[in-house]
Amino acid sequence: MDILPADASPPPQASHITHRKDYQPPAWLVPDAALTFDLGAKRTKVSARLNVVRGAGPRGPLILNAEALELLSVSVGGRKLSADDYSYADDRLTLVIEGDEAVVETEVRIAPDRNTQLMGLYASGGILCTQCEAEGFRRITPFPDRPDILSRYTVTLRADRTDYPVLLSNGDPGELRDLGDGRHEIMWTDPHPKPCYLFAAVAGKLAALKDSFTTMSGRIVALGIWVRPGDEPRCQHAMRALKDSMAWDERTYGREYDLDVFNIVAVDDFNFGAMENKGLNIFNSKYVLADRETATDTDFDNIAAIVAHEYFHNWTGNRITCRDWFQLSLKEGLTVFRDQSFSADHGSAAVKRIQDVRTLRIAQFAEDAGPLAHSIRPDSYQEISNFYTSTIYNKGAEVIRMMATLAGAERYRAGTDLYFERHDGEAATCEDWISAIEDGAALDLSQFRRWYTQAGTPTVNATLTHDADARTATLTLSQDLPNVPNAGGRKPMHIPLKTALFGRESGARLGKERLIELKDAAVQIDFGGIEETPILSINRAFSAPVSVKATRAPGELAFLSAHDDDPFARYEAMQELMSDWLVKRARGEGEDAAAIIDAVTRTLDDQSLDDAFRAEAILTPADTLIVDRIGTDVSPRAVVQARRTLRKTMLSGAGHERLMRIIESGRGGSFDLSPEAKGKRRLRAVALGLLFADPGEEAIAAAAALYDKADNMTDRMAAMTALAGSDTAERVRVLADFHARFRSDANVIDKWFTVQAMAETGDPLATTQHLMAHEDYSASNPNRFRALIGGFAANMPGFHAEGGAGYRFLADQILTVDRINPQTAARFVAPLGRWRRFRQDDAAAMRAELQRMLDAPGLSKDVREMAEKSLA
Ligand code: 0A1
Ligand code: ZN
Repeated sequence: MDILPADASPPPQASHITHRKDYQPPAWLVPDAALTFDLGAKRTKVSARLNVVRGAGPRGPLILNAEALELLSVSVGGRKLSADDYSYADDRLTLVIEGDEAVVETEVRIAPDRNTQLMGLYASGGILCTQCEAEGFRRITPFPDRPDILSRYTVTLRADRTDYPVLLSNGDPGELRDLGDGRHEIMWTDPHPKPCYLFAAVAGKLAALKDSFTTMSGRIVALGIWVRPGDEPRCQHAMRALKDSMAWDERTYGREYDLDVFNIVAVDDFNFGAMENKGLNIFNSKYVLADRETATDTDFDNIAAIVAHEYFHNWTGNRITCRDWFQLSLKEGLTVFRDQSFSADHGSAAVKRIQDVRTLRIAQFAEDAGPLAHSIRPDSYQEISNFYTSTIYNKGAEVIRMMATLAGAERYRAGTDLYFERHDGEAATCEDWISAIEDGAALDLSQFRRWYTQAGTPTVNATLTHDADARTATLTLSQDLPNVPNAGGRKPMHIPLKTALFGRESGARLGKERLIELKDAAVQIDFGGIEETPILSINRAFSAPVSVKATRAPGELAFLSAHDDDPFARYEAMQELMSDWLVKRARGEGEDAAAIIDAVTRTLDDQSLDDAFRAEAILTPADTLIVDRIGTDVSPRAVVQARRTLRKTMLSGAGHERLMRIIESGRGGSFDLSPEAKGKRRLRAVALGLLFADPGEEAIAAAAALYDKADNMTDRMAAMTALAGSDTAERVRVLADFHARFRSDANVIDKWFTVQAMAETGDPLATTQHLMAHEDYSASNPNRFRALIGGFAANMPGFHAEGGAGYRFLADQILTVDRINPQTAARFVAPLGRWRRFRQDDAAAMRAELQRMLDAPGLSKDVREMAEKSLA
C-alpha cells in the first residue's frame, strides 16, 4: 500500500467554515447521470455524461467538485473543450455554460489501490467498492457533490471477468454481456432519483447468500448478501435481520421496499459501520458475518441493529434525503430511533433501553459537556466527516423519541405518515420533519424546537415534599441549561418526564405514571391522595436525555432498586447508588457500601428478574461517567482505584459461591439466540468479571474451563477477557490458543487485540506497543487500528498512566494513521480533548499532545479541526 512520506504531504489547507445560514439552492441540477466504469485496481477510467439544467439558485457557472482525479477530457454539447475553456483548481472544475441546459461529458482516471482514505472508489482485499457519503463521490467523477441534487443514474460497469466476476450497482441490473476480450459488462438502472452520496458500485470475487421477500403489495424482492466465497453460511443472521426489518417497517411505519433487488456487500476495510446506498448497502464485514463460534451475542445484536438501520434509511434518508449536511440528524437521529425500536421489539425492550442509554451517556453526554459540544442541527462545520457524531446520531434519536412520547403511538404514526406523504422524493430539512409531526400528530412543538438549536445536556433538579395531614405531595422541578461552547441559547426546554410515586411503607406505586411536560425554568406539581411517605421515580424509561438531580432521603435509592416497577428506573437507582459511592471514594471520602451490597445480592437472588436485566443492574458504572460526575480536577488513577475497591467489596459481599453458581448454571445446553439464552450468558460473563475483581485459584480454574469448553464466542470471550486481566499462566495459554484457533478470521483477531489492549494487568502501554509489532497488526485497516489503539485509549490506567506516556502514544498513532486515513485518525482525538476534566499535570500533558499534533507538518484538515477545537 502506498503511503506518502512526511515531506511529500500536501501543505496544510486553510480551514473553510460552512455555515447553515448560507444555504442557497443549487445553480445547476443534474436530472440524469450516465456513468461508465472501466474498472481496474491500479487504474479505473470513469466516463460521465450528465444532463444539466439550471436550478433555482443564483445564475452562475456549473461548478463540479473534483478531488484526486486525473482529468482526461471535458465536453459540453458534444464539443471537446480545450484546457482554456474551463478551470480546474482547488478541487473544482468550473464550466461556463451559455443556455439553461446542456450535456456535459467528462473522463477521468483514478487509482483505487492507492486510495487509503477509503473514500470514493477503493480496493479492499481484491474487491473494488465505493464510499460516497458525505463527500466521496467527487473522488470518483466531477459532480456537484451536494445532497439536494437528485439524479437518475444509469451505470455501466466493465471489468476483467476473472478478477471481477460480480459487478453490482444501485437499482436493477441488465444482462451481463461478455465483451470477448476477457472482460464483461453490465448496466444497472436506478429509477429513483438520488443524491450522489447514495451512489455505489462493487466489483469482485463474491458469492451470495440469496433469499427473497414479498412486500405488502406483492412485489417479490430478490435479496443477496455478498461476501467472500465460503462465507455465505455466516450471513444467515444478517439475512434474517433484513427480512425482519422489511416486515417491521411495513407493520410499524407503513413503509414498503421499492426496487426488485436489495443487495448487501461486506468488505473488510471500511471507515464506519455500514452505508445505506440505494439498493446496495455496503457493510463493514464485522457487521455481517456471524456464527456462534466467531460472534458474540453483542455481535449478533449489532448485526441485526445495523442491518435494520441501513435498511430503514431507504425511507428515512434515501426516499426523503437531506437538503444539506446540517440536516444530517433528520436522517440519522430518526433512523437510529427506528433501529432502536426494531431491536426493542425483537428482544428485551428494557435491556435494550438500558444499553442505549449507557451508550448515550458515555459518548454523547461527554461530547455535550466538552469542547466539541454542538446541537443536533449545528450552525457550522469545517470537515463534514467530523460531524458524524454521537450527538447527531444518539441525541438525535432521543429527540425523536421524545416527540413519539409526547404524541403517543397513534398520533406519532399519523405524524410520520404525513411526513412521508409531504416529502417523498425530496431533500428535506429538520424543520420539515418537525412541522409534519406537529400537523400530523396535533402537537405544539414551538418550544420543543430548541432541542434542535441548543447544545448541552440539561439538568433537571427535583425535590419532593409530603404534607401528611393534607395527604398531598409537591414536586418542585427546575431546569438548568449548561454553558457549553456553541450552546445556541440557554432558554428553557420542553422536557417530557415520565414520573411516578411509590409508597415507602407499602412498596407499591401510588396512582398511575404521569407524563410531566416541564417547560418552565421552575415549576411545582401537586399530587393528591398521598397517604404514606412518597418516593419519587422520575425520568422513567429515560423519557428525556437529561441529567436528573433529585434530593433524596437516605435509603430512597435502595428502595427504588428493590421496588420500582419500571426496569430502567430500577437499574438507574442501582447505578446511582454505585456512582455516588464511587464519586465519594475517588475524592477520598470514605463511604459504607452496605446499601450497594444489599442491592446487588438482592438483585442476584431475585428470580423474578430476567438474567439480562440482573447482569446490567449489577455492572459498575463506566469510569468515564464517574470522571464526568466529579467534573474537574479528577485523578484518573483515583477513579480506577475506587472502581477496583468497589468491585472487590461487591465480590466479598455477594460471595464467591453465589457467583460460581451463576457461572455454572445453564451451561452445556444447546446454543440459541433467544433472549433467555443470551441473558444467561450475559449474567455469566458479568458474574465472572466480578469474580475476577479478586481472582483466586477457583476463579481462574472456572474461567479456564469456561474457555476450553465453550461452544460459542460469548462464553469464550468472557473467559478470555477475565483471564487477560489476570497475571497468570492461564492468561498466556488462552491468548495463544485463541490466536492459533482464529488466526484466519480478521474480525475475531480484532477481538484478540482489543482484549489485550484493554487489560489492566501489567503495563498496558508496553502490551499495546508489543502488539503493534505483531505481524497481524496494520494501521491502515480501520478495524484493526480501532481494535488495538481504540482499546488502549479506553484503558483508563494505561491511557492515563502517570507521566503522560499514554497520551504521547495516542498522539503518535493519530499522526501515523493521519497520513493514511485522516477520517479515522480524527475520531481518536476526542480522548485527549477531555483534558479539562483532569488534574493539572494530566491536563497539561494532554494539551501538550494536542499542540504537538497541530505543529506536525502536513496534518490533515480533519485532525486539525478536532485538535484545534479541543484546545480552544
Ligand atoms: N450513513 C451511514 C454512516 C456513514 C457515514 C460516512 C461513511 O463513510 C465515511 C460511512 C457510513 C450510516 O448512518 O449508517
Ligand atoms: Zn445512518
